[in-house]
Amino acid sequence: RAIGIFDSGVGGLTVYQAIRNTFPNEDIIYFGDTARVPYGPKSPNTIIDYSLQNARFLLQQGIKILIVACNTSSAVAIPALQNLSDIPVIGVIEPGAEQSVKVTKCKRIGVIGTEGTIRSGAYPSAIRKLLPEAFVVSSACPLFVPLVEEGWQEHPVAEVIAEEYLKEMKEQNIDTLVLGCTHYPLLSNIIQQVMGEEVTLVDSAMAVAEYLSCYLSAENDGQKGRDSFYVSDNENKFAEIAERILQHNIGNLTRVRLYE
Ligand code: DGN
Repeated sequence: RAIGIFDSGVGGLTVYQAIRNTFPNEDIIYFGDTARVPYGPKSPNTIIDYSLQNARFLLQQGIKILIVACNTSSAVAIPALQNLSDIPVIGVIEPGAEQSVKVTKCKRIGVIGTEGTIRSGAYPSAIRKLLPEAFVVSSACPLFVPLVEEGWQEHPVAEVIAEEYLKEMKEQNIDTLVLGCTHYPLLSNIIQQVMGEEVTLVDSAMAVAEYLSCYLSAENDGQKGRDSFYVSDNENKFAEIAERILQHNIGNLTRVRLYE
């Protein structure tokens, strides 16, 4: 059976890529809820409903593990998703929090993400569970998502927006910054430049791939490294942005309808 990954749209491809690089022989089924993106500004109940529908679809395809690539879903929907089936459910928050605790030297950690993720307080609580004395500061950066979708990672406007969003964060003397949104690793150059070289960026996509090793190392059920991508709308736009993110063409892309 395959690894199932879902996200609100294209951003989870950063998580897909990290998992694909780490596990070249595993089959991966990816679902991007492009009809209902963005999840960031939506209420927790709506995000839970959407997440359950996405997960049911992946379970029907036959998956052995569910990766919730979307930080906003990971922040609010993991308990509901765990009740849905017996397979392991892994969100991006715990791996990202764990990684930040590993790399911080002065225990001052920043977190950036969507409004939903930051409002939930999920990262600070996951970090403090591991390191109670940590100082954690968090901030929402909603415009980062459309910037990436527009392909403007290197555009001068990206720097202006990053400077504005990160202004207060820079005054907090953090030494570690968690990129708590699927899209933000694609802006890491600009974020690093604005924050300064002394701040270590934690990419939750990489962290989740490492975390997965605990679950997958022993298993070998005959996969061939196949990819299947599904979206709920706009497959052409998805394919176009995906090609930009992955630097190669994605085959096997199907549009599905999960709801009436
Ligand atoms: N995938 C979302 C996240 O990681 O929080 C970002 C895109 C969105 O739905 N706003």
